[in-house]
Amino acid sequence: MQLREAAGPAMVIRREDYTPPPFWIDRIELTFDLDPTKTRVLNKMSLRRNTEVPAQPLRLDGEDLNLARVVLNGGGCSFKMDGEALVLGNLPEGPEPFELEIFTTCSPEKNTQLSGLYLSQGDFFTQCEAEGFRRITYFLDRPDVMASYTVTLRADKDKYPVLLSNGNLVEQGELADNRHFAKWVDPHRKPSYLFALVAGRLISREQRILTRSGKEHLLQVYVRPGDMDKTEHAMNSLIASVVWDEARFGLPLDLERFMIVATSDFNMGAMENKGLNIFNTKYVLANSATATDTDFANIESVVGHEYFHNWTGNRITCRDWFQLSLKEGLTVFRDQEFSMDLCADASARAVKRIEDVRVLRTMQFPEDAGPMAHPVRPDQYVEINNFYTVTVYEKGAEVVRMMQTLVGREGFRQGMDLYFQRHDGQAVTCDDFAQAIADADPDSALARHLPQFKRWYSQSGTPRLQASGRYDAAERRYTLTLSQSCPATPGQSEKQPFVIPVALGLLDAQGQDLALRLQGEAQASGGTRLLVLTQASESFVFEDIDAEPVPSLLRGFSAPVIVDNGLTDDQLLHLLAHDSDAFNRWEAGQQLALRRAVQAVRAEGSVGAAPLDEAFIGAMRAVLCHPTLDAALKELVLTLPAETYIAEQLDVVDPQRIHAVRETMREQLAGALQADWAWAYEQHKDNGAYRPDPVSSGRRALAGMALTMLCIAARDTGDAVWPGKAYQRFKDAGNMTDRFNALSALVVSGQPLARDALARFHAMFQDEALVIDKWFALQAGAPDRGGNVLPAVRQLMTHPDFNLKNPNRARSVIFSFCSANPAGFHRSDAAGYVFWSERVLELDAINPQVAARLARALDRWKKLAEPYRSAAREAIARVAAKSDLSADVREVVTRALA
Ligand code: 0A1
Ligand code: ZN
Repeated sequence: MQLREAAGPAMVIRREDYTPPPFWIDRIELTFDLDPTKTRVLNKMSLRRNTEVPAQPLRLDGEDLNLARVVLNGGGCSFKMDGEALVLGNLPEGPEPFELEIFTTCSPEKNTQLSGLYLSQGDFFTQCEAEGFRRITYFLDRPDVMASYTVTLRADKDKYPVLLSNGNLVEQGELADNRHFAKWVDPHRKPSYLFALVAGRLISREQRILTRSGKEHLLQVYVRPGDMDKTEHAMNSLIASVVWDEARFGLPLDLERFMIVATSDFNMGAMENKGLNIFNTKYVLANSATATDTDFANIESVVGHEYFHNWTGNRITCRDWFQLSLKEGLTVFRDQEFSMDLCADASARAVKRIEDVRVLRTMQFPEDAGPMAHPVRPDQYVEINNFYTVTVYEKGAEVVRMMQTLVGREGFRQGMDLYFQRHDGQAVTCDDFAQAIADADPDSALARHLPQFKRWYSQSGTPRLQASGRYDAAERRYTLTLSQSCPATPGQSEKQPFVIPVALGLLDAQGQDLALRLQGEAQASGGTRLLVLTQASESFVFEDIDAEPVPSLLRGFSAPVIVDNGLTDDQLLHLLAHDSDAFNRWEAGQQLALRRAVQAVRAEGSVGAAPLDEAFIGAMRAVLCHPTLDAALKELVLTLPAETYIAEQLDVVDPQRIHAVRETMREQLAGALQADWAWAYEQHKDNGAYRPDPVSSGRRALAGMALTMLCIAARDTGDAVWPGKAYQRFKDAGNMTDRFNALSALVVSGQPLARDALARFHAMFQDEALVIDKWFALQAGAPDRGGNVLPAVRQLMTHPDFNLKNPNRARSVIFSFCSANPAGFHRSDAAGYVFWSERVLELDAINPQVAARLARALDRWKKLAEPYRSAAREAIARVAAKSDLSADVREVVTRALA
């Protein structure tokens, strides 16, 4: 680990300061002599001046490199170092190309940051996004400099039999001293963040496919020996991705060979390096014995995500890192659509939509309301790694989804075609993307409101949408008034109105959708209508309405806003029972639950024993026992809003009280519906041979939920039957989902049998790192009982399997506690915050990116009630007081304290 200098003033990078690169790099030839302690890198580049910008010295980015030699056009040259940058002044003045050779070394085994070239279980991997390439060699490490890469890898043949890089393998052979080499040529120009190499002892599952055009391609999934039996699902997901992108967007695979390689040491989920995707093992390895349904679904979407980047990100890339959502928002949108298109029916699609919206609401909405709030296209950053956020990804995807809503599915496809016609091979901006989508249909609502629509890229904060309806029986007219506002966020005190697409329907007393005719229209049309709100407030008048309807607003969550729909409980119950839009059925149930939770939290005195009323419980029973609703949807409706989401509804947050209220609500639902849970468990527990499809995984999810509820109810009555059944299920389960759900039922309900089950689970899966991660996470995220989780977490950190240097393991213990267990973490004795600050500092010395993510666990400290608030501020200040913090953590804590 290198010691960092004490902090100077933070270097703020601003979007408005963008200037094109002063030089282009057309070709780069890299030769690696791979060695864990000292890897030698020879970099031969062909450069030329960009004559469109004023002449300036060549300033090459570098970090943690040892420079041995610089050669200009075959001869010596003068250079100087400016900080870590290598600066060359006396270069040819004209536009003609020149050759630069730079010889450096680096030390992969010392690279605990996992950015640049590093070791994972003895194998070599790279991670170059966003600015890791400069840790491999000197370069113009920015996405608008695109070069053709030729890469030669040389290494010991026994230790590193597999040598991979981007593109095509053009040559390989033996070298002296039991070494060998492989030479790769990438046929596509690319920015440096898409460079990758892998070297090690790996095996691969291979599949040859023929695409529509009749071309053959080789698909490979590389893993460590022993993991082959967990690669089938990733391969199937990759094949499905290739087929889908060609069918839905006309985008074919543009490579002869497409490789996925799994590593257990990875900061994020996966990386879309051209032709050589590198994945966290968590998003590759799965079989029914080791992975849950959620794991299977995540793998499908992450494999899709990285594959879809091949066009949205790689063929067209970002001009600068402020444009990150250009590739990430669009690619998340594409992976969401992919998973939805694989669903068999509308109900499964709605389930996927609900899951995506839940992530947005529980993670992005708090970000948008906190100290790290930033626009989808940020205006400034200190450390770009801090901006791989749910705002750039998930809110960015919602922005793209709204564009599709405004131009229609067909129009969006045409817009995408135009985007590729215009920009293939270029590094562009979010403006370029929005312009292409709008230009494809100049009559569309998007085209008509484009400048205003783009406020979604520039304004941070979650807009509020207020709706109020007025029915005029005499005129048979229903007037819906929609108003919008957006709270101030850091650096943005005033907001302009957004363009908000509002999909809506009006339900009659029987729950049927009314045919809708807006004032001025000749004819009514049925079902869902799209209103486009552009003003601060607008009224929409519906004619020929015979009785007061119930509005179903924002169907399918047509915009990323917080709605205040002004509906009564009875109206929400009507929507829950009848809405033709499954998303809004779920939403009505959530709102009913949220109202009750917020009311109980706000009430004076200790938490009452029965926050839920008969009407709510009856509605939940009706859903649980509904004859035709899908199990997956039932499970979602019956899941109470998360503690963090309840917290977002309140101005002052007492995490202990929220936890107590939610737990009490859950106990009440468990007890009141006991017989129905027993029915649901028996009905859904057997699903035949394991298949991770939405229908059978929905059934398993509902059975798992039922088992948890039955164990909770049993705890209150002292009954031993259901805990016994759960334990039996845990032992006999035929797949990881059922086994883990049974284990979790015991742990979550605090049953004494949990102890033995946990010990058995560990013994059963001690060689499966990803399963051991689940074992850690389950314990660190368990419901807190009298402050028992923190001591358990400290104990887990002394377990022989714990390893702070491995991000997955660190996340499974520390993040599961600090970021996903509010009641365990927010302790009145401040011990949770002390633990947090210790871990942030400890991690920062190893891996700043991971440390900075942990630092964000206290983002919302200003909302906390006392004594939490003061204690949290002190803990953040303690971290901030450290003089040699990474730029990553410093940026997060500075913003938190601002
Ligand atoms: N582009 C990747 C995510 C990613 C970003 C940064 C990384 O290292 C700092 C690694 C991966 C994606 O969207 O999948
Ligand atoms: Zn991505």
